[in-house]
Amino acid sequence: MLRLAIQKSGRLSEDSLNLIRECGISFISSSLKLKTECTNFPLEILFLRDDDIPGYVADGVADIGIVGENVLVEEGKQELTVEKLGFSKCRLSLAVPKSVEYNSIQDLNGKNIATSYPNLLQAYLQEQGVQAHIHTISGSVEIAPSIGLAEAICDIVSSGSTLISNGLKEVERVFKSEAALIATKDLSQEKREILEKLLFRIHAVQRARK
Ligand code: PRT
Ligand code: ZN
Repeated sequence: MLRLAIQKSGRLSEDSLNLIRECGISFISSSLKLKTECTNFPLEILFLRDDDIPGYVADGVADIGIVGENVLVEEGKQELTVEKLGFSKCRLSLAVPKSVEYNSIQDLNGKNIATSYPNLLQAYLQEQGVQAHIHTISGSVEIAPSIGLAEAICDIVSSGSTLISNGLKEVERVFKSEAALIATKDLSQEKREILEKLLFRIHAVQRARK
């Protein structure tokens, strides 16, 4: 039996479960259960916080997982990637108050930037030759400028409406992300065969969606 870790409740959950269902795999899901065994495919599903998924897969507690590339790369676990899945597309962007004049990334030199993605941001700033102070906060990043915590933020954007409603404008795209299927490094032969079967079905679903 192969163990798959997916997000328990959040933006990845529904699309992850739909993908499994569209692969013709049946299971009984209950919002209270932390794991479920599929009834017609050798797969067990674990429901976890998305941030915990790369670690569980890296440690082999789960064999495979579905997680956003933003979380995966932030945690330095991109080598676990099997393939991109094409949903939960978003970007990690820098934004500043819309009243602030902004010409280039150099304008952020010496500034305070609030983010939940310090590693992705640091790598980008370094690549751009910018030195700024990164304040790592775990949520509500978009209010940081209005409360005086930071002059800029670096956060996940999809439609852009959260930025607009907080009086911010997107000025740089730091990282492009979508959901990815990841797998632990040393899967047994038996589990690798189950993964191959699952991938075969995923590819059929993806072709049918096009
Ligand atoms: O509880 P748990 O830790 O599992 O969940 P979470 O709250 O950490 O994550 P969740 O469910 O918010 O997001 C899971 C993943 O979905 C992220 O890691 C991204 O890969 C992906 N994703 C896609 C998004 C968005 N779109 C998104 N719009 N993650 C977050 N947002 C947030 C963003 O942080 C901002 O607050 O939505 C707001 C911006 O959205 P727009 O549409 O207003 O631009
Ligand atoms: Zn999370």
